[in-house]
Amino acid sequence: MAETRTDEVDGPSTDGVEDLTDLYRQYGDDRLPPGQRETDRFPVLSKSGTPAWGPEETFEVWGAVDEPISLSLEAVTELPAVTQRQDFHCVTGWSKLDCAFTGVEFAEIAERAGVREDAEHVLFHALDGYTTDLPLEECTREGVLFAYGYDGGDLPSDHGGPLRVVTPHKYAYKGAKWVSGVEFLTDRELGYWEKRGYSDTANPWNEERYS
Ligand SMILES: Nc1nc2c(c(=O)[nH]1)N[C@H]1C(S)=C(S)[C@@H](COP(=O)(O)O)O[C@H]1N2
Ligand SMILES: [Mo]
Repeated sequence: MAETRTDEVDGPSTDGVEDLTDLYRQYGDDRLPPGQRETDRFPVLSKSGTPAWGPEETFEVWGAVDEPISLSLEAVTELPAVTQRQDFHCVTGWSKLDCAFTGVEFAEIAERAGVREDAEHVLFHALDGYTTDLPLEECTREGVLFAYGYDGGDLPSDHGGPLRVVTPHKYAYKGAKWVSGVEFLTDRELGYWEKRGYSDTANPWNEERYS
């Protein structure tokens, strides 16, 4: 007698891609957040152009951790990786659906760094001087990745390659492109756009655009 398999519903699909395109159900009924329009393009949005990631550049983790980390890009790509399909929502109003990103989960890095009990917040640092912040508990959940792959290839430099953060549950400004550092904090600090009037919580389904 054939068994009914119910355990495949939430697990990774057979192609090894984690499907996070239904993440919106945690927040509302509509996949497209209010006030957003869908685009087939993948626009580039950078405050000041694409910085060069030199061969000496490292990825650093510091602050409220027991084991600060310094890794070459190559070492980052040797860590356990995941590929996820997700939607991407920019606060300026466009959404790109079904993006496939490959990278290392935030939780994997946090685990290796030995995040201290008193750590509560995270500030991401990027090569172009950009910063963005999130509460620690918004980072250790599924979907927050240090991504180096996009749609089966390398992440293009305009889109933050060789390494960027993606945050499918937040507007895309919470995902630092060219991310070179992660700072664990005991108190909240605001990032670049958050200091300039954009929402610190940035939930697209609640339209949290401005503070
Ligand atoms: N380092 C850095 N990261 C950044 C930005 C930036 O200017 N610098 N812009 C943010 C904004 S507002 C958005 S919408 C996304 C855009 O990503 P994309 O250019 O790949 O579409 O990156 C975010 N991360
Ligand atoms: Mo954005």
